[in-house]
Amino acid sequence: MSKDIRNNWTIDEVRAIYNTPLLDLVFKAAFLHRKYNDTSEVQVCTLLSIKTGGCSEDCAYCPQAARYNTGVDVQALMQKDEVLQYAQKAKDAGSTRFCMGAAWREVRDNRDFDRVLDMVKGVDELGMEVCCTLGMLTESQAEKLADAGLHAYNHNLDTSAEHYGEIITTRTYDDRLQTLGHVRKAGITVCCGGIIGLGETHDDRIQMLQTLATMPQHPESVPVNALVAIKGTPLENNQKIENWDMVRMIATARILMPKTMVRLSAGRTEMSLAEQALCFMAGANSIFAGDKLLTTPNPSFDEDNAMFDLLGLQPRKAFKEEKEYLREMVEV
Ligand code: SAM
Ligand code: DTB
Ligand code: SF4
Repeated sequence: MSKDIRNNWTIDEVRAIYNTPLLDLVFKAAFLHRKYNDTSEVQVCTLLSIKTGGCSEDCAYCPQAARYNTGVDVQALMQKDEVLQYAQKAKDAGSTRFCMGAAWREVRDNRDFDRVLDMVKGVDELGMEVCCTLGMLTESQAEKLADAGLHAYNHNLDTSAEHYGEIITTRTYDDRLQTLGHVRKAGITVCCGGIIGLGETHDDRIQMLQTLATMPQHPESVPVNALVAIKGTPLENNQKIENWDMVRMIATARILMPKTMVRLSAGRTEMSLAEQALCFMAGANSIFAGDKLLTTPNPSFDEDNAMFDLLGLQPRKAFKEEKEYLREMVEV
C-alpha cells in the first residue's frame, strides 16, 4: 500500500492540511490527483428522486422533510418502467452512474422495497453503475440490494459528530455509521460525504473529513455538497458559502483519500465555469449531471458538455475500476 493512502490521519494532520495556504493546497492536491487518477476523466452521475417528500426526519437542510413547508409535493414510489426510462435517458446523455433517492428515514421490508430491488436489477441490466440512497438499512436489506446488483450506496455523514445534533435530532451519527458498516459488509461500494454551509465551523469540516479518511476503507466516493438553502427549512437564511471553501474541502479530501472519487455535488448552479474548473484542478473528478438533483435545479447536460469541451475533460467509463482489476487478474 502506498504511503499516500492512509487510514490513520490524526486530527492535527488533517487540520494542518486544511489550513495550508490555498494555492499550495491546490497544488498538492492536484499533484496527488495526477499520481493516482486519470485527471482527464470526470464521472458523470444522474440522480432521480423515486419517492419524494413527506419524510419523517428533521434534517434542517432538507426540502423533503414533512415538518417544513417547502412547497415540495409528496409523491409515492415511482413505477419501475418509468424509472428505467429515466435511466435510459441519462445513459443516452452520457451518464454512467444512476442514483435513485427516496425520502425515507429507513428502508422497510415491504412491497415498496421489493419494487426498488426490481429497479436496481433493471438499471444494472442497462450497464450503468446503479446507486441508491434510501436512508438507514439493516444488514439483510444491504445484502438484498447487493444481490440485486447495487453498485454503490449513498449515505452522508453531512457534518461532524459534534455538530450533528444541531442539524438532525431524529437519528444519531452512530445510526449513520452503522448503516455504512452494513453497506461495506455486503460488498457494496460506499458513497459518503457531507454538506458545507450548514453553519458549521472549520473544525467541524476538519472533523468530518477525518472521520471519512480514517474509516478502515476509504469511501469509494465522497460527495461535497454546498447547502442549497430552501425556503421553509430552518436553514433558509444561511449565508451562501464562498467557493474558496468548496475548493479547500475538495483539495483536503483529495489529499486524505487520493484514490476516492470526490464529487462536486449540490451547488453547481451557483458556480461559474472558472469556479468549477478550480474544483476539478483541486481534485474533484465526479459530478451530478442532468437538470435536476433530487428536487432542486442543476446545470443541464448541454451546459456540462460545453464545460467538458472547454476544459478538455471526458466522461469516465462505467465500472472502470472493476474492468482494470479483471484485466490485471487475466494478465497475472
Ligand atoms: N433520505 C435519505 C438520507 O437522508 O440518507 C436519502 C435522500 S437525502 C435527500 C440525501 C442527501 O442529500 C442528504 O444526506 C444530504 O447530504 C443531501 N441534501 C439534502 N438536501 C440538501 C440541500 N438542501 N443542500 C445540499 N444537500 C442536500
Ligand atoms: C449527495 O451527496 N447529494 C445528492 C445525492 N447525494 C443524493 C443530493 C443533493 C440534494 C440537493 C437538494 C435537492 O435537490 O433536493
Ligand atoms: Fe431529507 Fe433524507 Fe433527512 Fe428525510 S432523511 S429529511 S429525505 S435528508
